[in-house]
Amino acid sequence: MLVVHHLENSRSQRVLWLLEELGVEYEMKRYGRDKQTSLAPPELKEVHPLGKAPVIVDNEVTVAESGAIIEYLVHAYDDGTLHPPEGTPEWRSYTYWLHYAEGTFMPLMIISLILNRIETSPMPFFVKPIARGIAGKVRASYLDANIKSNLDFLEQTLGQSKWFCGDRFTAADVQMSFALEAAEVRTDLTAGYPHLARFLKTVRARPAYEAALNRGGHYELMGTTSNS
Ligand SMILES: N[C@@H](CCC(=O)N[C@@H](CS)C(=O)NCC(=O)O)C(=O)O
Repeated sequence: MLVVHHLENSRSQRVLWLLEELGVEYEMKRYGRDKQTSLAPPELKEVHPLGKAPVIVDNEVTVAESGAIIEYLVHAYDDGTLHPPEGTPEWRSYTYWLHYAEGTFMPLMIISLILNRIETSPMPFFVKPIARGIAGKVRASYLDANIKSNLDFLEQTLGQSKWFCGDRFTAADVQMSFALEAAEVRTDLTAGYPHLARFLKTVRARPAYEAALNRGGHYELMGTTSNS
């Protein structure tokens, strides 16, 4: 039996969703975050040395890292419904989005989360303006413009086709969903990014997405403020 090690309010929700889309039976082991730090509990390190979610164990095989898990599951269980034929332009775009989500987009969300923690952490009053000033400079000189150019790029992509790899839903959309869910916590997508807002509305209406939520339990991203 395939086991998904699922951390509450985290990226592993999309692995549950993919398995529901694939119709594969699985067992779920759910972990709670530390109430103070939001970090995963130490038991996850018994499954994989980094102790992050998601991790899956399929018989003898342990796979970590969302993109690698998605590739593994699609290779093992998809009959061609959730991935484009290899070697096609859609395939190239599929592999691009699988890597882009965690390689380019999510680091921006994590930087934003860290800056937010610096800005809001308790500290002596005389240090506060210095800490806030540094965080504000990083946002103004690097982060805000990069987040904007990425969101503009994603909006343009979804303005040209319904899904990330054309008019067909693929596992790359599952991978990209978490990035956009993290983005919507800090940016009102409905105001400036109608195609991104439409994408999230459409995925949330999928029966498999709903089934995964029922299976995974309460799911709420504080995104750039308290989950990583
Ligand atoms: N790039 C990795 C990121 C893994 C990751 O950072 N997972 C977060 C959950 S969203 C986590 O485990 N956070 C808890 C912690 O860092 O202790 C992936 O996509 O699997």
